[in-house]
Amino acid sequence: MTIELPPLPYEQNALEPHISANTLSFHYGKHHQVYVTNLNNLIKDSPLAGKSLEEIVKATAGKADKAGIFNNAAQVWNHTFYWHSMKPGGGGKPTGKVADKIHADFGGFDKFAEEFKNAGATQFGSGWAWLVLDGGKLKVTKTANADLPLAHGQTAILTMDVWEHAYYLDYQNARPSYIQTFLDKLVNWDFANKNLGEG
Ligand code: MN3
Repeated sequence: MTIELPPLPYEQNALEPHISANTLSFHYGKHHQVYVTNLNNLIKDSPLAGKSLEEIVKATAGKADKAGIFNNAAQVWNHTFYWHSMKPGGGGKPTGKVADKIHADFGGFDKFAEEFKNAGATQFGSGWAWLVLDGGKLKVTKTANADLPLAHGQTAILTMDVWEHAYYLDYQNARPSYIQTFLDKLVNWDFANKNLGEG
């Protein structure tokens, strides 16, 4: 059994004009694919071959001698989660359970949005901004490189890729514009509700 590249949940041009088909063709077709290929090569003929992606992430997290496997496995997981964290016609304010919980745990949507934008903008270098469930409460976090909530006992609810390859072709160095667009036009609150255990 090998780890497969999961299909994109929409066409490569479906997020235009906010994220171009050109960006997705590189980001999904090249970057995500390369993490899958590297991971399969690294675990071939090892005890990790045949394990699920989550099992591989958990088995290698925090182990210096397994960093190569962890980085590729986590990046496969992170990218699949990121594609689903966006949808055509997404963005704006949440509805349902996640809306109520954001109000309860952050004190309002604007407070959440401020924390999320700040996490994405201040992640130095490559990484991810997250909405996670930690001890029953929603929190905003950021992680460097391939690191992810699963390695910290947290449940991922949404993520935003802030590696330069996620936005450079469309936004060049303007990471804050990409982040604002993610929240206004792309974020998939249905997926967040599903991850919270509704729908
Ligand atoms: Mn990426």
